[in-house]
Amino acid sequence: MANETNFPAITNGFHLMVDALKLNGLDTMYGVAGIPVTDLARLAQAKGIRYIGFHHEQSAGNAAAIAGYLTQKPGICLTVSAPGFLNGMVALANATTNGFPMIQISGSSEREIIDLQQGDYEELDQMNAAKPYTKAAYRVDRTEDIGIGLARAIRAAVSGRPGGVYLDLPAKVLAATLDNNTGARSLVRVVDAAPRQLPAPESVQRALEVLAAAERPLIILGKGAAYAQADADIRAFIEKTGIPFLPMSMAKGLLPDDHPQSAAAARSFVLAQADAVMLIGARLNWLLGHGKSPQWSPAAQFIQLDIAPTEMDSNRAITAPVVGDIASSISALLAILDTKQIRPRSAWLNELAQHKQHNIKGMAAHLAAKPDPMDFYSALGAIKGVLSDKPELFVVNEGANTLDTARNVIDMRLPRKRLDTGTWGVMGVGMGYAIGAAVVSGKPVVAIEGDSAFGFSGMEIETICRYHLPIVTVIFNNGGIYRGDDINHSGGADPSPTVLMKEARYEKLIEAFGGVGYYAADPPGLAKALTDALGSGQPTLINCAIDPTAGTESGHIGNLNPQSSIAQNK
Ligand code: ADP
Ligand code: TZD
Ligand code: MG
Repeated sequence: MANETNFPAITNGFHLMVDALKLNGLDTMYGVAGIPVTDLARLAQAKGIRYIGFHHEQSAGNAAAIAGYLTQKPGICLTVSAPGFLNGMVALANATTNGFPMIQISGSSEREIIDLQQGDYEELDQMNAAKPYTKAAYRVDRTEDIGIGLARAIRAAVSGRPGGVYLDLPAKVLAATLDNNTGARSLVRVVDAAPRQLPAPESVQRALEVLAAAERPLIILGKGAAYAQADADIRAFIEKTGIPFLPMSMAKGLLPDDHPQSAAAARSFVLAQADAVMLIGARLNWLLGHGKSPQWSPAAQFIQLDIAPTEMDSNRAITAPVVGDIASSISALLAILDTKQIRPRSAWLNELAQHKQHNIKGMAAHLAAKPDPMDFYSALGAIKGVLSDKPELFVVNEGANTLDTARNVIDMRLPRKRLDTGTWGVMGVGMGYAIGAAVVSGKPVVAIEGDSAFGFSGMEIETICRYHLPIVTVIFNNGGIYRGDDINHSGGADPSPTVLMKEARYEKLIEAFGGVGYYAADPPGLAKALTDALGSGQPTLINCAIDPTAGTESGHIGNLNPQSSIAQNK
């Protein structure tokens, strides 16, 4: 008894951090352990947080980021000081760029030594290094501030436009003790972390007036619309107005790709011809030609629904900005929608239907061809067939030709099921996104990966096997970046900068970890391997032999390459 009164029960930074996460419903952590956070990972696991340990922090961060996108709660990534922190930063910066809520919690070394640059173990001024690449960066300098530090990080990650937040935890702060009561009182449960942001009524009215005056209206859905989880209202607005829609890649499935109003098969036609365009959670960045000619008509009027006021007029004038969260904005639009006033002209719909039909025929011919070896279309045709009655599967996709062709061939029918290279076109997200999606959903994932793209995060197939995740990784092995047939222009023996081993037996990698490997040389072989893999639920890798000459430089964005004279000078 005497002991208890004289020495109040104590807690420390490790415990407080875990308690703060749990108090806010953050129940999963993706990371790599080491000094000074090993015990944080252990303790998190001991106290009921699911800890997924990776080989590389970038993949842990990508898993956290996509978990954030899928759940609207910040995904938590745990990293060690300096190099571990920097490895995770690519994922945190990518999360910020894409608008995914994520918090990277990193241990750090001794402040006094860092600030005088006296050479500590893994010395780096991490918080300041993080600032330019994140939505917010904080450091907790006192153990009693851990609760408030996490609260600030959560709010910054999920409110407004979501993004990546850095939270620095010096080793000393983790180890320092505090009496239990003071510790408990210091924790903060964040209330309404992402409050609704209602649009101004006049902005909603203005948007509908622009649509009512239009003859050739178009709606573009972006991943902000998918993130908002306002699926039913978005669908109702599109169906009630009858306006054709075009999904950006990660918005595919918000309405099914085979929906009669989808304009995806006539993309360049609708961009060029639309006279009023409503952007719902999509930015007019490079992915939409900055909203400029020649892709777009200079006369088109733009309506934009976005939570970020400064997104308006970023690339071209926005006639009707609607600033608010998408769920609130769409519901406000629906509330005063008069469907008699908004009707796309039938000439527009008829022309669109003709273009669609023409392009769909072209695609069917590509898919039906049976080249030997497989090209991107014939391999994807096989995958499309297998996935056609499994809309609940996640599809992760990266590469160049592998990405661009799969985006067009693989139909999505449910929201937030397609996860890809996003705003940066970044390689290396594949295994992290697949793991994050499988962990938060418990659902199977098919990752369609270029052979180059896969290599960036390939070691995480051990992570997939270790956690028994239902992930099928399909590698489109064309022996290189874009193509496998490039030559060394010096005439020397080294391979070209873009060439990888086309004879590589990637399927053997997963066998080393107890997973199942297949080699697929033709579409029936690929379809069978994928069907078996999905039936078994086992971690599987399918190595597909793709014609090394089938791809094009940079896939569908070759126009972005600066011109070089190497071809002429060889
Ligand atoms: P895509 O790449 O699919 O075109 P972007 O990432 O460029 O999509 O754009 C997404 C947009 O959605 C961003 O400008 C972001 O501010 C916005 N956004 C994200 N979440 C919401 C939300 N809940 N409500 C409103 N806008 C949102
Ligand atoms: N590094 C990072 C992080 N992101 C990138 N986008 C690139 C490099 C450059 N890059 C691309 O833009 S696509 C790509 C690279 C290296 C790989 C393309 O090869 P692949 O796909 O095998 O993945 P295809 O099917 O052969 O085109
Ligand atoms: Mg390749």
